Amino acid sequence: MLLNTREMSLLLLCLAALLSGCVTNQIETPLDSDDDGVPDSEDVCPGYDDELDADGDGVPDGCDECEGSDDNEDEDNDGQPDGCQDDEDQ
Ligand SMILES: [Ca+2]
Ligand SMILES: [Ca+2]
Ligand SMILES: [Ca+2]
Ligand SMILES: [Ca+2]
Repeated sequence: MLLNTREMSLLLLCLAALLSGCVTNQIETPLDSDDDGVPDSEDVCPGYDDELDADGDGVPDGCDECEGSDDNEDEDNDGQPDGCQDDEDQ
């Protein structure tokens, strides 16, 4: 591979930019708007503490649709957890 000086310096410049970008990203702490320790990009329940889950269904209390039962169980797939199924709604 033969590169002239100009090409070589361009290549080095790109490499430097790439490396500094990586370093900056590593140092930068991810944004955590609700300060629950979970970065915004992975926050299950923005605005509430993801760690609090009283019924243990994996849905944080702040976003729990059906407190006291598993929000992920939805037999008829209508978006209402079985534990809080409102049959009149069907
Ligand atoms: Ca968060
Ligand atoms: Ca949260
Ligand atoms: Ca829950
Ligand atoms: Ca629940």
